[in-house]
Amino acid sequence: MEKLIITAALTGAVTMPTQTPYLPITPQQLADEAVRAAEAGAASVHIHARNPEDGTPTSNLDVYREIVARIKQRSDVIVCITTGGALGATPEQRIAVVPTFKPELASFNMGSINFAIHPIAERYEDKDYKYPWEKGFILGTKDNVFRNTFADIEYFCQTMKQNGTRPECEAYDVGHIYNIAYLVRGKLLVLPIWMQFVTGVLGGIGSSLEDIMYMKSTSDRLFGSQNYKWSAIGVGYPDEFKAAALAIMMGGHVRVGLEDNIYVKKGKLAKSNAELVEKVVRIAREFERDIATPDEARKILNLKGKDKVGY
Ligand code: KMH
Ligand code: ZN
Repeated sequence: MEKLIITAALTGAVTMPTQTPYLPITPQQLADEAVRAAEAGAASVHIHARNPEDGTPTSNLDVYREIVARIKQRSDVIVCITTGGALGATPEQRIAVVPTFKPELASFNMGSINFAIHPIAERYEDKDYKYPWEKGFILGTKDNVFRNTFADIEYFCQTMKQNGTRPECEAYDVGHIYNIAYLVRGKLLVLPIWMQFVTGVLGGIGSSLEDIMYMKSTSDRLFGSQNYKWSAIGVGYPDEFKAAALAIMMGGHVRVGLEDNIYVKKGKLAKSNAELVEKVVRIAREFERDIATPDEARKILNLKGKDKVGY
């Protein structure tokens, strides 16, 4: 089997500082986390930016610049910048990272969904919140549509093409795989596809083994098994590690990170993204699956290289 590409999604735009004190917020913290995750075995890090003052997700390009520049200085890890961005950001704000930084990889969300975390609010009383914005933010996701219309998708796809950025296609449900097939037919995307099965988001498909197998068999049928590579993102605990184990066994790849899950064991918060990566490395070793270095992952994913980014 191909070596395993591990991605660490360091902070995201949905996990709240109240949920875990280990969530990296500032560019310095994000760079430290990226370096440690890479040392633990991550070939790629997925980046969102947050306002260093209070942890609110931000589209501020100066904050992004500081994060990616610090990582580039200290590590060879692949940097995949989000185009999912922050909740409520416009498509123009979300895609701006691509022409600005011309990254090797960028996330590319394959359809609109209800993206919600409001049930999490039941776990907290008002006094528990670290920042005043968090409760309203969590409850507000009940009315949130994560917008990715076909017009947005086409615009994002063209922009990535123009900037030599490889799309990391995020499929939250089976219909999104059909959307990828539509883009392939229209020659907006070319095979082989790099795709993530994002399972367990409230609003998308679940994380049962059957769900993941169905995403895989649908992809095999639509593209042919040689024409795409996939990675599993199980959102929440223990889904993150169940999805990871399945992907390791089936020849897929794995994403973990505090964006998707904050626990390393039942009830035990992960103290860093590296700790989540280390657990995946241990599982992979048990299945005799070798771990890809950043440069090996660049070859597998056919990326342009760290020297060709715009930062
Ligand atoms: N938050 C993840 C479930 C993006 O950044 O574009 C999906 C994600 C999307 O990572
Ligand atoms: Zn993300």
